[in-house]
Formats: sequence, structure tokens, C-alpha cells
Amino acid sequence: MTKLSPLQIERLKYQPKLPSSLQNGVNSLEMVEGAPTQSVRDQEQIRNLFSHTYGKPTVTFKSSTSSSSEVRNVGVILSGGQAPGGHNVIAGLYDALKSANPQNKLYGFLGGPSGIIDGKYVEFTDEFIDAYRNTGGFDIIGSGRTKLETEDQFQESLKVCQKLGISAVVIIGGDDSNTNAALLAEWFVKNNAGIQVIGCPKTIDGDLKNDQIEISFGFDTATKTYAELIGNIERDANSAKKYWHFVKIMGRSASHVALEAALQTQPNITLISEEVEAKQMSLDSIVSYMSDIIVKRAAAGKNFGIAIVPEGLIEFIPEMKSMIANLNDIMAELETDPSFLGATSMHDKFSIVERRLDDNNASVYSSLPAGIKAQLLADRDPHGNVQVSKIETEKLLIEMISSRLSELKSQGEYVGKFSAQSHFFGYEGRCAFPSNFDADYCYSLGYNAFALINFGLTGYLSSVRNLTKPASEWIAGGIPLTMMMNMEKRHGEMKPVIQKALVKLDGPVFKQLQDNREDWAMNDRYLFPGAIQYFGPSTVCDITTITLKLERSKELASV
Ligand code: FBP
Repeated sequence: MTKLSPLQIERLKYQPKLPSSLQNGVNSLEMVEGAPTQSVRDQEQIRNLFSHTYGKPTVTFKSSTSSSSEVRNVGVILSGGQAPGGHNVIAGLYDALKSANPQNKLYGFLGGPSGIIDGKYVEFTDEFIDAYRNTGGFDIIGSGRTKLETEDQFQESLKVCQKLGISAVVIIGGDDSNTNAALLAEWFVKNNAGIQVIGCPKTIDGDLKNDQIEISFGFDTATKTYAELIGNIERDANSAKKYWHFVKIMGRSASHVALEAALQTQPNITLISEEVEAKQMSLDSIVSYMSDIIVKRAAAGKNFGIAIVPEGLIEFIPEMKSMIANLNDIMAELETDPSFLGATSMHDKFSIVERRLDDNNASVYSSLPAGIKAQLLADRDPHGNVQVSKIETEKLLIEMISSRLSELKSQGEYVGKFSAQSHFFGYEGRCAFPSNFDADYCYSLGYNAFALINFGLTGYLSSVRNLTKPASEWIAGGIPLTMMMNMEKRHGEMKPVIQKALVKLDGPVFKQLQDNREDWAMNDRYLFPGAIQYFGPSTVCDITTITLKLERSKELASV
């Protein structure tokens, strides 16, 4: 038998909390419809592409008298990057499904969306599910990033579902995975397949949100994990007083994770990609901004500090953004170009790329160190995204700042000593034991997903709101996936995708950083959040993120 850690043994016993509306099971619910919806942008194109699932109303659930429900087989997919709490979504879905009718079956597709195409699956049992309750990771069935979009893939998915008698599929994923869910839902309706598709909002990045989806699951646990690590580094820096620590923090595009981790730890420098873009800050001006703080701290005798760099920064620096967009188009062509594929050295590959890029973009590309140039050529993910986790922006900044400081030293404008350490926190947080918040939220999302299925809905995202209140007051319901969609360029073509929610520069969360960062730069106001606590006082164990609290308090104030 597998050996379990003491914490794992205790966490298996934790009973996640549910909103009161769901506490009597999905057979005791009434569905209340809201107003019809529109997509966030490009309404006409999205309506045309999703003519069978577009414009549906939002829904919420409230308790009602009990009824029976028909037998259903459901399939579930974990999709995209890992996020703490995925196992609890499946546990919640399983418990709801079995409580509605013990003959119901839940199948898990293996390895992400490819599992439904290739017919690779497992059937869940009580024993199977019980071993994964309240644990981190996606290892219960694995995950993947396969893009579902071709007729063949949809046909194969249909065959697999028909073979297993599956009438509903739940896709647990981020923006790209829920785009898959929307496309599959539309295709099933269009082809009278009789199979519903429901999404669940997952991603540590925290960029899958709107008024109805207050936060994606995993953000809470991941940010707390990174904040613990940053706090520890701050204490180390403040003890040794000899290093500048440059910490790149995950979040492929939006800087929510970096911002939340910064608010929890109060480092000396925090870059926010959205601000860099809005202020049109070039790489050079970012280097000047950071060097300036380093020089001032050195003048005050402080040759140490902590700088937070969001993972997606590079794509928000204007000259880089333009070059990467140009590069993405070229990469789509180069994938089949014999001279590029046959090039034997990286140097030759760089030359081919530079010849193809527009003049300005070519000079930006050629100015970069070879390591970064090579990282920018790495394969795009199946959804056409640059794999920013592989681009060492923190090291690029250290290199550039180091040479800037040498220049300043030679001019007598810098008196300090710059010794830097680089870190990348991303994978460390994606599979942590879910915090109490994520354990409860995920279980509720999964439970609620089955309620949406039971009411015959398709093309909906499971929504659980009012999250800063106790779980019993959370509001369960659903929103149409098409409501979050717009058109964006992917692999060189315009495609319908779920729009990412970026950091709002006029919002309360960014304002909190803005109001404090000058103070934090010079005066060491480090905060040490420590490890996530699972047992103990509620003031420590059940608190959620600063982001959610600030965003919700602003919304509540405006009601
Ligand atoms: P999702 O959007 O699928 O949740 O993934 C987000 C993320 O964790 C990003 O923060 C990161 O850039 C990316 O996944 C890394 O992907 P991979 O696991 O494929 O290296």
C-alpha cells in the first residue's frame, strides 16, 4: 500500500464546505434564469460561429422540493496546466452525481482532451475518489493541452461518448481549455449528439474571471505558496544583506499572481506587465527604473533587495510584443520550411529569422542574448501561445542591469555592489495541497457542474460566487461560455477564444501596490506569510487572497 504523509492522512478526512443551496443535493434545486447574454467583444462573429449556444441566460440555483433524476453517465477531463484543487472538482462532481442517482457513472478521460479522442478512460469508484480528496495535482487522470477543433476530433469524441453512454462532459480548464469546451458544446448541439458540455474555471493565473466568475480555482493556493517562498527569501536577503533576488512568477499573460504575491510580501520592486504596456515602457526604461532603485538603495548602504518579475512580461514590452507577434507569424511558416528545419546551428536559425522579420523587429531580435533568442524560437503550445515559462526574463534583466550599473559606476554614479540571484516560481505552486478555500471552492464547482448537467444545460461554465463570505452563503449557478469570448490571432489566424482578464490598472488591487511601492522600495516592509495552514484558527486557515478581498469590497461598495 502507498505510504502517505501525516498531512495527507489528515487532509483525506477533510469534508469540504458547500453553498447552502447545494447542501441537500442536486435533486432539490430550482434553476432561476437571468438575462440573455452577449460575448465580451466581436458579438456578430461569435454569434455566427456559435449559433446554437450563443446568447443563453446566466442561471443561479436555489433550494427546492426534492425530485428524482434520470440515470446519467458523465465524462470528465482535466485540461491545461495543473492547479491546486482539481481533484476536489472531480470529487464534488462524483458526489453530486452519485447522490442524484447511485446508478450514475463518472468516467475520467486520461491525459487531457486527447483522452476523449483516443478513448482512453477510467471509471471512478468510491475507493478511487477517496484516495485523492483534498490532494494537489492532476495525477488522478493526468492533463494535457490538446486543442479540440477539427471535425475528426469531434467525430472521434462523439464515438467514444456513445460507446460509454456518456451524455455530458465536464472540462476543467483555463481560457484555452474552456474555448475547447465551447467549441465541443456547439458541435454536439449542431450535430444533435445529445451530449452536454460544462466547463469549470481553473488556472493559477487568475485570468479567467468576470462578474460571475470571481476567481479561477488554484489562484488562492498557488499565490500563497509563492508568497511563502518570497517571504522566506526576503528574510534571507535581510539577514545576509548581500544579494538582489530577482523572482520570476508564473502567470503566462496577466500579472495577477505577481501582484497578489507582492501584496502578501511587500518586496522592493514589483513589475506589472499591464502597466509596462500601458506606459509603453521599453526594455531599456524598465532597466532604468529598476537600476534607479538599486542605486538609491546602495547609496543608503543596502546592496540587497527583492524584485518580482511577472512571467509574461516579455510579451507586454511594446518592442518585444511587436517582434513576438511578427515572430509568431513567421514561426507558423518556418514549421515547414526546409532551410530552417535543416539549419544545423542556432546561429543559422537566428539569421533565417532575422532575414524574415520586419526591419525594426529584426533589430530588436538581434539585440537579444543568444539564450533568449533561442528560447523565443521554442515551439508554441497547441493553442499558439509562446511558452513564456521557458524564457528567462529574470536573467535577461539581471544581465542588462548589471551592465547598466557598471556604466554608472564608471561615471561615479553608483557606489554599491550588485550580486544577483535568480528564481522562477511556477511549478512549485501548481500542485500544492489545496488551501481550505480552494478545497471548498473546487468541491463546490464540481458539485455545481453536475447541477448544471441535471438541468440539461450545455456550453455553460460552473459559477460559484460571493466567495469572500462563508461557503454557506456562496451563490451557485452558471454562465454561458460564449459570454467570455472574442476573436484573437492564433497560429497566424483569427480564432474565437475566451478573453483573458488582465490586471485592471484603475482597480483597487493595483492601486494598493501603487500607493505603497515607493515606500516598499527603500524601507524594508517585508511581510512573511509563512506556509499555508490547514488546521487552526479560521483567521489563518480560511482567509482568501488580498486580490479577491479588494475586488469584492469595491463591488460590494458599489451595490
Ligand atoms: P493554464 O492556463 O492551462 O492554467 O496554465 C497556466 C500556466 O501554469 C502558466 O502560468 C504557465 O505559463 C503555463 O501554464 C506553463 O505551461 P506548461 O505546464 O505547459 O509548462
